[in-house]
Amino acid sequence: MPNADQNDILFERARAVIPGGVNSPVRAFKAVGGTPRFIRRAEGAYFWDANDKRYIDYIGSWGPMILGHGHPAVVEAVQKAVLEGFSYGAPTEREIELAEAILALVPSMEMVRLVSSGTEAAMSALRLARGATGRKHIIKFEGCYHGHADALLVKAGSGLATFGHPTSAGVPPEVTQHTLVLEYNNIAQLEEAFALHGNDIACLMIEAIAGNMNFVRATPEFAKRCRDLCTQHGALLVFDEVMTGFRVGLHGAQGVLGITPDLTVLGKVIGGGMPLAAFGGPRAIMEQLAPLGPVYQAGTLSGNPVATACGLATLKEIAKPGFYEALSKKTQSLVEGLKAAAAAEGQPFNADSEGGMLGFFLMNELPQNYATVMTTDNAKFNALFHGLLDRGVYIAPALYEAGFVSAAHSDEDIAATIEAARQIFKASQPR
Ligand code: KE4
Repeated sequence: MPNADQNDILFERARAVIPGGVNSPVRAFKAVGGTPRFIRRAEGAYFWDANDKRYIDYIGSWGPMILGHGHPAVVEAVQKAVLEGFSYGAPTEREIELAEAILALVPSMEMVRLVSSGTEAAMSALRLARGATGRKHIIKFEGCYHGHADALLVKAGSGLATFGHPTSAGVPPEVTQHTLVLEYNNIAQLEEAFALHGNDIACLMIEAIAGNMNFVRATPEFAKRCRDLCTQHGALLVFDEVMTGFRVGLHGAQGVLGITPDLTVLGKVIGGGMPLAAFGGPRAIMEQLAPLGPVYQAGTLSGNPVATACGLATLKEIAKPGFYEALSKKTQSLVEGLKAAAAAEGQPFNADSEGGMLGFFLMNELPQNYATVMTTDNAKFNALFHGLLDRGVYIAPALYEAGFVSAAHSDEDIAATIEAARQIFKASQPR
């Protein structure tokens, strides 16, 4: 029998014991079809699947691997940490070091609490906002994802007077009845929502550069209105920077936009690939948290000594002079190359990037909201995805996901990616 595809074999085994064969849905390739690649190892800009096929990796673990896989300084820090113990359930100096490093880079934060996932950080920030304001209502935006806490798994209600409906089974409507879901970049809707509910809104949570509807920027005007209306009505502005934090720049989306949020949610890069996330803000708000204040929040592995070693070593590397200039240049060369390749083959295409994060669209416009992103021709995206995968280029297996370039991606990797895309654009020419 010819070499059986090891990914197929593993996927069959996985589906027997893990729901859908994966531990996070997007990994199952459901949106694009085909068999997910089971990764055996990774190094630099690459990872290898169960058939030992190499891919240029533009997932980077969905953002954390900004240095590339297996950066020597990070590996050394983790190796040293594990020899001192995996977890103590007691405070450590390294948690202070990481907190100090984060606060030095995120001036809007005076204090920070470390947790183990972006979901946990966003959920905790939401509870803190409600506790600190004594209000129930929250605003989020269609196309923004803030993890899978019940109150955030919501789709828009029938209008501004009606609150959100659950997007997942198992979430009672009572839990989402205080969540208002608005259209991203829609200032009129935002103003109307505050006019109707302003004094009952605990917080507005937003991805100020949205990476969960591919790559959509908040317009400067929209971002400023979010800030001003929150200030005017005593609501807290919460920037979910789990994806953009230390990814789009050293100071995140808040640095790019020049907007100071009240709370910031972080994850991904700050853990360097280990389970670590955080939320933070002004001392007066953060000191509402247990054990000081009435807002409870806790976690067995919060501030885990191995994860903090990985995160600290990562932050030390990205804080070095010139890191983001080099990363941005590399990402921009990929974006410009893809746009040129598509144009040369007459394919509708547009793309955008900030720092080491990028997105592209199989249309000539840059979408401003989720509804526009979702007009993308699924079949065309899936053909591009699989064409690239066959050529050893691994992009996100869903058209609503962003892409990530690391410091380890070489100019040759970028050129090979552009050439692979050009071949697919050419092949998809109408005959
Ligand atoms: P986690 O719980 O997955 O660590 O973080 C949730 C989260 C919160 N906020 C933002 C802006 C996020 O992008 C995420 C998680 N991002 C997805 C990728 N779109 C993680 C990939 C996955 O779900 O497997």
